[in-house]
Amino acid sequence: MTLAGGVGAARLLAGLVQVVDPSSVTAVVNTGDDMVLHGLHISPDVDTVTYTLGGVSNLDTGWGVAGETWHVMAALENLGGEAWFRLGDRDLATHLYRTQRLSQGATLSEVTAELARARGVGVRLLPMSDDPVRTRLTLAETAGDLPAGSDVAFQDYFVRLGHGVAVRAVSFTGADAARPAPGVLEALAAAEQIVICPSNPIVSIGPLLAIPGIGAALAARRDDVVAVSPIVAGAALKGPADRLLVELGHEASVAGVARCYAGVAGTLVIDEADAGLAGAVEAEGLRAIVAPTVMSTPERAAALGRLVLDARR
Ligand code: FO1
Repeated sequence: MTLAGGVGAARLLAGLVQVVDPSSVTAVVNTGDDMVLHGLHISPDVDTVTYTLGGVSNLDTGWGVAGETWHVMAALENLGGEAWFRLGDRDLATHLYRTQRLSQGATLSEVTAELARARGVGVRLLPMSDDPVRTRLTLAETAGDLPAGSDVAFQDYFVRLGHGVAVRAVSFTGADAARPAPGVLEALAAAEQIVICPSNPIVSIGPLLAIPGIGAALAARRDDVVAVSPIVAGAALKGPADRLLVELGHEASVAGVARCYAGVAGTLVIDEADAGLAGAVEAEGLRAIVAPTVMSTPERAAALGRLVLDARR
């Protein structure tokens, strides 16, 4: 059972399936980054996990499909259409399929399972909710023609603004009314172990915990929950997690991550580079496990997967 987010989650999941039967793993994936663009429903974190586990992820861009071509984007640009969010020709098939199925009344869970099956993914992939939840960020400074205080959708922040602008708040629109997707609470209750993947605690794991029932389900099983820090030596390996933590009043360190997860995880796995901070993690009430957490090769991802599975209290 894992709580997943974006790229860091995909890597750890790819490690886990090397050490256990993929069908024994359930991943609950963030959908707060989702958006509708060109009339297409796009689920970036779900797609990143699906493509990675399907062995077709684009390692150059970090999203979409390997061996991608960009004819549609080029043609759209020539028409003066919106091409800031780069949708490759093969990636577009996923969004066309998802949008068509949703228009036929299928739920996001059903479509996610269909796309996972089509890609040969053995892990059970569940979106965190079938209801719309959208991460929004409030800017702390002006960005182009957007004044400080503007509220922007996640992909506008992450891609259009290149997550280079300071934020003062994050919200998860729709979370209060969202229900965990079918199977999520059952999986959280039944799992031998729960792993919070090394994803951005604020915008990748935060939306999951904001859905009524999910945070409580983890808190109830805190001793069986192992989180892997996405922060190594005070920095995020990819993306704005370190900046966001600081801008939102946390510390961009494993101690700051421990504070974010203190209510829902009993153990935090930190990198060897942060061995000196194990005491600070333990001071937050979590057991600290020091290990190599930078998954630079599939072998290291498998080793980390094995470690988190053995890390039950
Ligand atoms: N990230 C970018 O930095 N630039 C893009 O043009 C871009 C396009 C894109 C298309 C489909 C998709 O599933 C993801 C895409 N991403 C892009 C990544 C995306 O913003 C992030 O994967 C998540 O939303 C954050 O983890």
